Amino acid sequence: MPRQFFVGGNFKMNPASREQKRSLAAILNEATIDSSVEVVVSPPAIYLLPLKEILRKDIKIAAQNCYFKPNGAFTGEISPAMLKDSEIPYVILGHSERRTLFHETSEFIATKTRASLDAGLSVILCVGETLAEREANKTAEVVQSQLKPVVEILKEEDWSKIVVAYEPVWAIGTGKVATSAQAQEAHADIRAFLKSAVSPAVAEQTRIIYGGSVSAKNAKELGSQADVDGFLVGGASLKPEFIDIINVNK
Ligand code: G2H
Repeated sequence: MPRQFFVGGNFKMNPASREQKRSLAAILNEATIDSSVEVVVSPPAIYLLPLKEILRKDIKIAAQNCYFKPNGAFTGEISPAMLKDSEIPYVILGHSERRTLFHETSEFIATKTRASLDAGLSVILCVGETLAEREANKTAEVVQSQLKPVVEILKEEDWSKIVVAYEPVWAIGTGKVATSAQAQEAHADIRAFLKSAVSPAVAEQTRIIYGGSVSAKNAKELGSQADVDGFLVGGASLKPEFIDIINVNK
């Protein structure tokens, strides 16, 4: 079965007001979007449920993070069980901003991935190398080291609920996008790794999406690469051009 194209909008710590959140929802609600694409948007935690209330039902909602415990004395955290109970189907884990600004390790991210799957969520799992790592020819090594703890903690059937987002850190929010050849090479490496570390079927079925300064201008070429199954969009997901990115194959 072909892999369904996936476009996620990672709003990060935006929009800055409830009014702006309503405007974003209106843009999405009024748009004609390609029904063959799985579309997921990820607002800050405080807007998860209000956005879900007003957003069209064919667009899913993702949390940007969660903890691994179901409840308890963990000030400031939300749990996978709470997301499930709130009918939020997806969570983004391992975004580079979580890894760098909040010091999350690949092992911690794997633990949260396991807990999210156990709670019944799907996971957008982010990986990617820094500029220094790319320049040292370490892209594949770094990405594999980020994936390994997840591979070790997941069963083969769990992978149907994982979308891997390859996001080179040097391309995030910088306007510097990976070339389509760089993206394709990294995605093919991830697929090859999944083939040897998990199974050929998982490698074939798992969606690997690209993130890092995706825009309406570069989406067509990036999205036409054999191993690029969609996008995780940051800055551009807050603008009307997000619709053009969703409809890139139309
Ligand atoms: C990468 C991406 C979304 P942007 O972080 O996850 O953001 O498109 O702004 O580079």
